[in-house]
Amino acid sequence: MAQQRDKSADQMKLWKESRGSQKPDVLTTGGGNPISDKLNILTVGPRGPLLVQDVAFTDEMAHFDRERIPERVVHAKGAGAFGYFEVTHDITRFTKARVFEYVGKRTPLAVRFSTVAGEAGSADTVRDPRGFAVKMYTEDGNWDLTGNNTPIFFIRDAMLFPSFIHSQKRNPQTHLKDPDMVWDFWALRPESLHQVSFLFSDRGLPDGHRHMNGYGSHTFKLINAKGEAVYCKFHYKTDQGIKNLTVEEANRLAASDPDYGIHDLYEAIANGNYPSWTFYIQVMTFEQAEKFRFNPFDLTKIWPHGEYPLIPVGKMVLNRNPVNYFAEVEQLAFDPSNMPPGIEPSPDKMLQGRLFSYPDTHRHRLGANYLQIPVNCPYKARVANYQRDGPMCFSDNQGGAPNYYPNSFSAPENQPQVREHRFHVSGDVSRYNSSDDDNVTQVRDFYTKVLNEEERKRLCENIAGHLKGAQLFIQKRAVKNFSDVHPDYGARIQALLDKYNAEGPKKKTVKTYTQHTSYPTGNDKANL
Ligand code: HDE
Repeated sequence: MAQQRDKSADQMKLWKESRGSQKPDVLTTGGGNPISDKLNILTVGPRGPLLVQDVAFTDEMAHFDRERIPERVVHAKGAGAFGYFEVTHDITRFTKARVFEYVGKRTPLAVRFSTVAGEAGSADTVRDPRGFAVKMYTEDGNWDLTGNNTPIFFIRDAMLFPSFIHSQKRNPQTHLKDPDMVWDFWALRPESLHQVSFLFSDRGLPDGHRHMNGYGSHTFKLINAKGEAVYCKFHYKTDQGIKNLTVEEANRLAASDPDYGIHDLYEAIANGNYPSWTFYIQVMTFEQAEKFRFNPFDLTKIWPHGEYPLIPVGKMVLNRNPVNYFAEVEQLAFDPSNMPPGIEPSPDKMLQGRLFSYPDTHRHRLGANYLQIPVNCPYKARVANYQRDGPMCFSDNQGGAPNYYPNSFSAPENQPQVREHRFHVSGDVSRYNSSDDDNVTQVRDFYTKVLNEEERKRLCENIAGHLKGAQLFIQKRAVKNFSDVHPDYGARIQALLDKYNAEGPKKKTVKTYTQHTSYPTGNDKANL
């Protein structure tokens, strides 16, 4: 009987089949010297010791010792895929970015979906925002829209990011996730209410990566060929439909198929069931931005679709799995500062902070020449500049071209036609406290108008089920914030907490071991 197996499970078999009748390659050292025996180490006599001259051994072992690179400080666990973006509607009235040049134009792209707080081996189905990062390889260089599956974020000031992330990751002593840390930070920073409410709603547990939307989240600027600018937001809406997991399903999958997100995406693409997303923009003029009742550059807020409707632009299709995960996904480096002419940053303090952080972390994680790695290389454009050398330079290092500017030898020239949009800013230089910039109005709309009664109930249960792990004074502070959104929101969470607090923590079964006062002897079989 033929076995029924997934495409991913059959990867080895399929690889072999793809070689047809080709003979196996010659096995070599990293230096290309053929190897005679990969099974038996070179020794003096059958019982050893071994010889340093066994370079077939030392060459491989030394490389193995260096296999790991630092995992991403956030978004460490992820799935990648490749495909294209196709323009379906003309938006050249807003932007000269060549990716949107004409209807029908296709641009190749790479995508990485991820969870945020877990390590590289953590489960895919945990409650966490999902990263939704898209790199388009355009003729004017790469455009990276490094977004999430939520249109908002927990904080609005980049200064807070490292502390925020520390509070969501592991306790420095116990090395455990710590509800005190998580909720202490959130309760002290009520601007997190909107994103926390989104996260603990049903959308906090997407069913794999294909059934969720993606958002550029920040406000960006679009500039057209006449030099006119508007503000904009980017949205990817899933064509597969939104699908979320229940808490029980997510927990079950975390144990039975912790790589569910990677698995689901790989299988879909391997079976020709290519996932796609429809791409939209929202547009706000500078005049509208002046008058908007919220700060239009505040990442904790959305632009209401009723006032700023979604304008259809195109379609993203994923039709190729990575050929090698490490080469094409682990080394894939997104950078919000990769913006081709026609797309520019807004003053959003978070976006501005990210413009520094991403290339900085890549230089640490992948090295100064990370842009030469094929998956990061802007291969649709031709890189020509005055950067040279550095570790692992494996291009021709721009050959004999002059390495200084200005020069008299016909080396790369300025391109005045792509000068940045000129804009006016004024204000006193200071550290402005934005913690109280209306943290509740849009959250109240979310709670009362976006969610139905069943969804509200689940939201409060999800929040209380997590918040109960924090100390009482932190619970109290958090509930006060939810009550500021809506008295019903706070009251429901408090009622659930009262119940849980009265029950006390669930007893943990801790196995006790006999303490040895001295080391057991070699004969102590019980310790084997
Ligand atoms: Fe990130 N973020 N982030 N982030 N982020 C990283 O870059 C950072 C933020 C997002 O699949 C890091 O390569 C700062 C918002 C995604 O490889 C790092 C701030 C949004 C990914 C970093 C933010 C994101 C990252 C870690 C606040 C959604 C994974 C490794 C100022 C709009 C990309 C890396 C991938 C990864 C910094 C906030 C999305 C450290 C400083 C807001 C999808 O550079």
